[in-house]
Amino acid sequence: MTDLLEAAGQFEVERSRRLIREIMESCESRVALRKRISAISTLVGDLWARGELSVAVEHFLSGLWKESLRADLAQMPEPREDAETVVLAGFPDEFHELGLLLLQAEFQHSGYRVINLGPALPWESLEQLMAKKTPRFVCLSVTRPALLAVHLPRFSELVARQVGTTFVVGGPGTTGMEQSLSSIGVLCWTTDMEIGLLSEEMKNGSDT
Ligand code: B12
Repeated sequence: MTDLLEAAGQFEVERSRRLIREIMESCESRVALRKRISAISTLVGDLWARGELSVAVEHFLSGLWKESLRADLAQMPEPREDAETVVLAGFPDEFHELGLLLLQAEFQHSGYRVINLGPALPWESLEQLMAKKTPRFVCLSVTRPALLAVHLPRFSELVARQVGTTFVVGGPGTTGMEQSLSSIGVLCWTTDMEIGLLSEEMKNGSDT
């Protein structure tokens, strides 16, 4: 991990890319990879918050992670024709996107068809998609509880209108917001939950 931060700190493109590849290949499962990336990102975030790592280094690293995760996704087999569809997106104004890419990989690996609409999706755009398709699941990511609180009224209206879709919200922004989410009929993903469990909970929730 320190090798990677050192290489990124010097903006060494090839070395950083190689170290990221090595980390990805050394993780024995996608869950392990998600935990590893989260641990590295937490360290990056803490160093940034203490003024010990520049925004440029953080952007450089995020860019390389995105590149490698997308390359990994491009290698994955297509889903079965009858696969369930999952829509992924970031809350409006939510620009963190690595969590979404990791989720995409895990869902695709579990056989889902994934439509990843990326970070900071306006509600109107999600509604436009939902007028054309009725996804079985919509999973939204949020990093800060304050952002979730601001958007909760509008989100709750949208959820109430969409019968037949199960909504899930995950990410660090769900901390302390579990009750508010469940009161509007949304499943809340806490950071210690495995995606396999979420998948089961999503299926159970949608059967009832
Ligand atoms: C990279 C980064 C950025 C990049 C993002 C680049 C990109 N394209 O993704 C940029 C520069 C955009 C950014 C901006 C900001 N950031 Co920032 N950022 C980070 C950093 C270093 C890493 C985030 C990351 O990618 N983590 C890795 C992923 C894999 O983890 P994750 O997002 O937590 O997701 C995991 C789970 O939560 C889950 N998950 C996530 N979403 C969902 C959804 C569902 C449905 C499910 C099931 C699961 C799930 O899956 C993931 C894997 O386990 C974090 C540090 C940290 N501790 O994470 C700070 C951090 C999140 N950022 C922070 C801040 C303050 C900001 C800014 C406000 C800074 C500023 N003043 O402008 C802005 C806000 C921008 C916005 N409006 O969203 C703070 C948030 C503090 C807080 N809780 O309030 C952190 C924690 C840094 C810190 N230590 O202070 N940031």
